[in-house]
Amino acid sequence: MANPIRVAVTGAAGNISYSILFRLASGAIFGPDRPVHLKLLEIPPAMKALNGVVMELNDCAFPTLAGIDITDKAETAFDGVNWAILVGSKPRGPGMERGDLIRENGPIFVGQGKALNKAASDVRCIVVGNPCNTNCLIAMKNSDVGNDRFSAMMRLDQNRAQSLLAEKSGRTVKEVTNMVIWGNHSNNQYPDCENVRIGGKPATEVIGDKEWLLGDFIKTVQNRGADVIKARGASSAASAANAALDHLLSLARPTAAGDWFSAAVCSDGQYGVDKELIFGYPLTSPGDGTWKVVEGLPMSDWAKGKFEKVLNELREEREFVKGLL
Ligand code: NAX
Repeated sequence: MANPIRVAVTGAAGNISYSILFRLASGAIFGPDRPVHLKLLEIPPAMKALNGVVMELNDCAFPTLAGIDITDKAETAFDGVNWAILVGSKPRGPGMERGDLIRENGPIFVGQGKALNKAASDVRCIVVGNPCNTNCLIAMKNSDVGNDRFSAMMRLDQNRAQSLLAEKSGRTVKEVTNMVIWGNHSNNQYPDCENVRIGGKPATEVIGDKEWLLGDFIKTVQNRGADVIKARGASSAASAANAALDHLLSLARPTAAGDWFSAAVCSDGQYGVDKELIFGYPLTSPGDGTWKVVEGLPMSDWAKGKFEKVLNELREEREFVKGLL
């Protein structure tokens, strides 16, 4: 067997992690021949629950699970890791706004950004904890591992959008390609209905109902997180975990020719976005953890309005946390 791949997961006793850890340990993500060593971070009050999760992981007797370390110290958790999935933070409860979340969760990512300097030289960090774009910015600015090593999760929004388009068009999810969620993982995100394709054709041609595409489709994707909270009384967990692993796999496997995936990464000014904002872009990867922004996608004036709105929201969030950068 090869050397174990070392994966840190923060907030490891929480709901999203509960759906991530067993898939990582089972070989479903890195394959049956690649052992996985899990390094799990929690805060002291959650260590008892984390011990229970470890018991369950061991009780699965996964042949690919090479070891588990648990700790409440970020430096220990990130020591030597190849992947760091930063989930740990408070989820949005009923009635909570993004500003409340930024205040609660931003400071966590200062210490974790610094601690990531202990990671392996090939580390890739995926930020899931909300507000994930701005938390990712905070971690990146407090770390020396390299801006290209960081990304924040837009994948749940991408998956939600693809699923809705498949349902509306009566086609399979696999046929819905080239979906980009521009900007922020927030209800101002812009799910691009002009560049997405269904069975290789523009969705606008296949669906025909432009009013739905520009209206209900976008609103449903934007508000899906809040709708799940209203229905379930808790924020998306299994679907968020699935999206985090899809995100990881999109970096670890080559992107299909002609397609792209959505993730928020450090802007180098593409599409006129301020440098260093963590912005949701269309990306491709050769499958070695690196990524490239797909440039030159067309946008109508209407779409440019949506784009500007979400860009301004991220600028405001950056202003809000400037003391942490
Ligand atoms: P839970 O409350 O179930 O779990 C969070 C865990 O993080 C808890 O066990 C807590 O003890 C731990 N934690 C808190 N502070 C920590 C710290 N400083 N270091 C390590 N661990 C810490 O929440 P869960 O449902 O798992 O959600 C986690 C985060 O994901 C939330 O911020 C949530 O808003 C966010 N989400 C992000 C999504 C996205 O698309 N980017 C979608 C789903 C979800 O809303």
